[in-house]
Amino acid sequence: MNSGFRLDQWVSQRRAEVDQLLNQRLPQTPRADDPGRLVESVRYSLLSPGKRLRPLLGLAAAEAVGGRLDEPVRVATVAIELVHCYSLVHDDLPAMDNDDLRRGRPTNHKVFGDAVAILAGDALLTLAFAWLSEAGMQACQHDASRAASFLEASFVLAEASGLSGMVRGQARDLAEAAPTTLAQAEQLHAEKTGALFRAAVEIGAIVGGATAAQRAALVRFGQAYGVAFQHADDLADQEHASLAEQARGRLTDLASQAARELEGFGDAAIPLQALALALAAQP
Ligand code: GRG
Repeated sequence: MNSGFRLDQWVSQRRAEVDQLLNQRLPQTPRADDPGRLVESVRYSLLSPGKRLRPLLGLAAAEAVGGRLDEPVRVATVAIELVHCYSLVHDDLPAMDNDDLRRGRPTNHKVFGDAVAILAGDALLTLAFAWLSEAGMQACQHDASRAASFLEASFVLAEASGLSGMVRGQARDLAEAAPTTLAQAEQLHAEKTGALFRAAVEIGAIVGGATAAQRAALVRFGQAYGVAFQHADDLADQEHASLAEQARGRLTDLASQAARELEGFGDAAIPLQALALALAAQP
């Protein structure tokens, strides 16, 4: 890897750009015109200090395939953060995880009530697809050949978020006993959190103009990254403690496997590679 590359600088610059785009694009409705404080509730959760990992991965994937990070590409990658944020707001509700704190602040339903939190999640999910479609329409005005890539990106996001991905994983988590084997844990990780990470990388690849071979390698990268992320998160939170030792080994293997998928990409993939290696470097 290029020893001059500073992941911390890359992350803080891109994260600031993502935060700015989110802030600018969200409605800024005055209180008097915000029934039920719904817009305030959406802004509260979306603009709270998240790591913005999914947009960062999408941007790094677009960069890896030589894509221009123009406005439509940026909007497509931040749309994934809206889906992620909706899942957190709903996951925190009393009917699910019943959490009081998220990103260091009271959870959405603690501030705005359960009903508004449900609606905020609904609004975030639908807004994600509105932004993605709008980005596609904007890209088409300059280059009609880009239309299909945004359409495909919408499909990838929908599949990863719903019945074949995150929502299915959440249902599995609620319905089944805690995993007792690494294989069971990884199936849950791949659906519940991995699917959205994989989609983030794939969407970056698609809207960045990847070849079929680049896209396939980046999908494999995203799959490995997603499961590795959840192992890292579980290890940090001491979840599934009986699997901790195996999970630690798998985390290292998956992060290296993800990084190896990028071997043919050259220097353009340095940020993406560094994001994968950083996962395994956590204490
Ligand atoms: C409610 C449909 C529905 C799905 C919920 C992803 C999920 C499914 C629930 C989140 C529960 C959770 C905390 C899982 C652990 C892994 C995870 C997704 C952590 C949060 O992601 P980060 O670390 O969070 O990227 P920030 O706040 O930085 O965005």
